[in-house]
Amino acid sequence: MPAHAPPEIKYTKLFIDNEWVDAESGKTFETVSPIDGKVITRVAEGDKADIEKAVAAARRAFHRKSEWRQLTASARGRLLHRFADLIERDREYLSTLETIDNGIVYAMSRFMIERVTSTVRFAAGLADKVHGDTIPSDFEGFTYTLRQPVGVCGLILPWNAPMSMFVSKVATALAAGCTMVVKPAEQTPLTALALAALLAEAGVPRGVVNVVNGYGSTAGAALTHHPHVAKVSFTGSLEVGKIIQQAAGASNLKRVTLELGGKSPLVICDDADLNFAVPYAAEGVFSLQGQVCVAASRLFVQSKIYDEFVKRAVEYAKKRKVGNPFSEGIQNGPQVDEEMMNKVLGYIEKGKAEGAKLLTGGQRIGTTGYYLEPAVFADVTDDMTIAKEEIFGPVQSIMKFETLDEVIDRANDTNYGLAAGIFTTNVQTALQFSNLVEAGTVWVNNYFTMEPRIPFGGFKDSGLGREHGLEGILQYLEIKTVNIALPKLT
Ligand code: TXE
Repeated sequence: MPAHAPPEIKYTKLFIDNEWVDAESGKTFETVSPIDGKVITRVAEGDKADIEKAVAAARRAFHRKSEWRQLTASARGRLLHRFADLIERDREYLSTLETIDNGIVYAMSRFMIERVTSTVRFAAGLADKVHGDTIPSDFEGFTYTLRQPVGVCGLILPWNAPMSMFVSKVATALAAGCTMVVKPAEQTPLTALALAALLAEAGVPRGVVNVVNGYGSTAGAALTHHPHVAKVSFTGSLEVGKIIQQAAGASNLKRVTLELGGKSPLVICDDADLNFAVPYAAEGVFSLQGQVCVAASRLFVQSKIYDEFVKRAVEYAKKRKVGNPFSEGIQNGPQVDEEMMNKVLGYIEKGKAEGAKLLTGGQRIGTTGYYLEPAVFADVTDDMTIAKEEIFGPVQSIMKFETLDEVIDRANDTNYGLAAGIFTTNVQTALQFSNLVEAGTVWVNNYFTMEPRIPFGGFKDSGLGREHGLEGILQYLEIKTVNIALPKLT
């Protein structure tokens, strides 16, 4: 199928116990394409009653005698490889669907699907490589540990990278042997349903993966309060992350992993090569329309190169091509919906009102779809709203600094701690910054490097736990210690 042809929408119902079903209430909701603001289709709107059904199915599938629990770890790995093969087979269809629903530039969607399959294959390989230890205890006997799946998981997804988020959580939980109920973001339900169909085709037994579309305050809340859900993995806003942790505590002390927002500092030192630093800094905040949790949204530039950097940053931003994400050469598509676009425009107004210098961009483009010109603010100070709050849009905020010591304190002066970056040719500066900055990921002379094998997550308000890497799967496993008495032979 040509990339730009409207894709056939095959799945719009809920996926429970490997069957496509309507919501108990019969309700549906619209999913709108941000490309033109038009309704793509209506999707079943699940709520508490559907979550009940889905959790019951996942619980049956987790019973010790179920087909799923009888599978060996290596068989789970083979199943995940089959899933990856099917994603590869349908890569164009899935990428097109993702672009229509989310607005992500098609070329980026195609690039990201390669990462999606490598995430699934990494999880597949991990399935039979996670094991316990034997412990030389003082106890007269033999002590060992087992790592066992935590149980039914509630996986709550955001809209900014729907397929990547789906596989990061689902493939890892499957590798661990869990069963699950997925609640995709209400803005972008379509690729999750298409991926669920591929899981069934790959041979995932009934009830292991269930997908319930719906809103956060209904379906999402029901999942986080459910007494039979053992763990919740959530990616989204800090505000909702706090609500989820409270729900976990108020119900059954669910295990919780949270990947929340950020206000990530990127530091450009005066010895940096600007030919690299300027594009990296721009891509760091403009890619995916700025709708990235690790966006380089606080850019600190050292005073000696500040004027030259700002000049080049503005030139770079002005050249960025914004438009229909299926068109050749386009670098930025639309924001995900009208609400998010207006939120970003509100921050731009605040920036101007509080005295930052808007040097380019910051306007809506046209009246169809939700397109924004990339904005560059200079002379931003730490106390301004645009330097403190997550904007989640294509807005570069440039600040000046003098010394490394000063910029480390300023970089850390935030409640967030997801990522940080530095461009410098001095290895000592790079190491000192990397040691002292409060962030889950640090990039030196690069930005955005993320792989399935590299653990990812936040310090402070940016989250709890890690996804990806070996750490990622451990979050879906419980440790059990076994002590076997073994009296000495006399
Ligand atoms: O997030 P929400 P929104 C940040 C970003 C963005 C802001 C708001 O700054 O501007 O959050 O985005 C579900 N119980 N990020 O409103 O509401 C909801 O249905 C259970 C950062 O879209 O957190 C959706 O599936 N679930 C981020 C998911 O939570 C609930 C990615 C995320 O929605 C719920 C997205 C509830 N009470 C936004 N309320 C990142 N870390 O990458 C909502 N949800």
